[in-house]
Amino acid sequence: MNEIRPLSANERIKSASNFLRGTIAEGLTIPETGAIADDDQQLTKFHGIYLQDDRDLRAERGRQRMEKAFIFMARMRVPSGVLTPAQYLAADKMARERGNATLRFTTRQTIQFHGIVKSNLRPLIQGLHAEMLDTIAACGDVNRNVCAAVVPWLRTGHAAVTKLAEDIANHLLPKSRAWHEIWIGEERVAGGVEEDEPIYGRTYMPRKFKIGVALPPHNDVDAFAQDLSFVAIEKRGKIVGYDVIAGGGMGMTHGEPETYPRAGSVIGFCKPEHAVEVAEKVVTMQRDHGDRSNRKQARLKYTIDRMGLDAFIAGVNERLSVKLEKAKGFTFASTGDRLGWAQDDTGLHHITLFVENGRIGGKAGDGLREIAALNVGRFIITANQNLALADIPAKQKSKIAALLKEYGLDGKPKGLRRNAVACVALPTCGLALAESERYLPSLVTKLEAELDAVGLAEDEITIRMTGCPNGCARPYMAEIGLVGRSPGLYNLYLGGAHDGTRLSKLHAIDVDDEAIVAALKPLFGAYATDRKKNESFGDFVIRAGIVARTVAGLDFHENLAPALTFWPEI
Ligand code: SRM
Ligand code: SF4
Repeated sequence: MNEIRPLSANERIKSASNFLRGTIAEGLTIPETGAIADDDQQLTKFHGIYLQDDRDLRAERGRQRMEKAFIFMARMRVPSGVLTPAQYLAADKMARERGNATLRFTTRQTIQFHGIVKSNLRPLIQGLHAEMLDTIAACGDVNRNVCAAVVPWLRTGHAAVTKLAEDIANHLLPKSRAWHEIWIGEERVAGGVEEDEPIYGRTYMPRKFKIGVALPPHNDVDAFAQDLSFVAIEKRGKIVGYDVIAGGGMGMTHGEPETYPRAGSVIGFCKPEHAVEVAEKVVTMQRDHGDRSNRKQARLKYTIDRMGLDAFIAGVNERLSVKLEKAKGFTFASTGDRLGWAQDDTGLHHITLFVENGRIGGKAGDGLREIAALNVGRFIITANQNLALADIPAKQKSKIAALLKEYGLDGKPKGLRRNAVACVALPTCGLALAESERYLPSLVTKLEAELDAVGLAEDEITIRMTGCPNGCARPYMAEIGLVGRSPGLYNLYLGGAHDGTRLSKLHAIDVDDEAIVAALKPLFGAYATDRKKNESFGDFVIRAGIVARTVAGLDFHENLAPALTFWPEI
């Protein structure tokens, strides 16, 4: 007999929320607290909004018996990361007037605003909405921001993957009008049509769901880390369809081996005209089979491992009007961005700028504002937290280049920094166990010195850091991954594939700044002398047997997907 397990608290909250309304609107009008009700804190996520507090101030406010310094984070929905200059300007204005005066480009190609006090939430969202921007479904148990490769110099390919990402995003957007009512003041039609969520149902997904669209050889969207990915298959310059990958995901919890990062599995191929339907049917499979009792087991990766991949694929095929075909196969080169200028065959120019950990403010913010005011081309946020300025006509190029120089936006970081990504972590993230965004740049400086000493300063090596094991910077996909355990201490992972097709392995536990540098220094030396031609650092540490089989006190495979208990041959 099947065990009947109680639904998680979030299922009750969703079910009772009247399609994501809860008592959010009332909570916004209560001036006595900077916070909102507990249940509403879960519901605002579906509207792209999180209640946080400034953790730098927590202890002092606690001593003074004051309420925490409550602030909100708001995350936009920007399919493919594409903004018009006017939209960028609106975001910049809202950050300065209603947030903490910085914009934060995220690893899912959107923008977060931090430090918003409750009374500023509605004005911020209305300011975005005036430029056709929204924060709907940027967080919560729904399909999140859909990522797409940022390769605007490949005009047709980029247009195709961007279009697919937008089509999927629109198709999977919740139908509830709650966001418009609460934040924009839309009137509810009395006696109107009863609301419905034809794809999600009234309890939405068991957990968050993430989709990316890749254009090989570029794997900037980290296709194997998404719940669902579409990988464009090109023949003679035309996209003939997409290989489909399902079941990727990063989050795990320290010390709970039943939680683990998982690289997605290739499940088949579909024609372009069927891709949106494939997305819908994978979503509904997860909607119906995902674990609604235990949120730590509720992602698609666990559903697939529980059901078995073949059963999962069969279930998806049963729902599709046209079954998935055999995957065609593809090759990725790297997960990084191609920084610098590029020109396409129509003569337009594109530049991808390095933005350290995605944070824009101060002088850099002034520079981008001035460039956006020229109203030229598009602003495209990458999944590596960088920014591409696309579609610049030749006659504007020198003007933009001059502005980039004037505002210090044309930096040319060395190889490791070019490939460094850190999650937000402290002081805003409530789940952070250690620093990340505020720490990685200084660590990279130290590691750069070691790389320089062995002649590897310009080598492309991926390094990603997170302040906790949730994996927001996808650290388990990097060649060097650092995952926060407690203040100043990190687990060091090594051996992820440079092209994002293989997870890394745990190499050292609870290492501090000095120990991280000490652990990596000899490996850089060995890599410089012993590597094969074109061998990446991630491949080298495996071939050379550097990655330890066991780590003191911990089983080597702790928190690695069962499907990956062996590594593919290199
Ligand atoms: Fe994330 C939760 C920031 C991409 C896995 N993530 C959070 C929260 C909202 C903390 C919270 O729940 O209270 C963080 C807000 C911090 C802050 O102060 O801003 C946060 N995640 C981020 C961002 C901003 C990191 C960044 O520096 O860019 C990224 C925003 C993406 C976006 O625009 O939508 C971000 N998060 C990711 C990714 C990467 C991705 O999606 O490609 C992952 C790993 C992939 C995955 O989902 O498996 C990720 N975030 C998580 C998890 C673990 C989920 C799990 O399955 O276990 C949590 C915690 C949770 O959901 O319970 C989380
Ligand atoms: Fe916060 Fe952890 Fe995500 Fe970093 S990885 S932003 S610390 S939840």
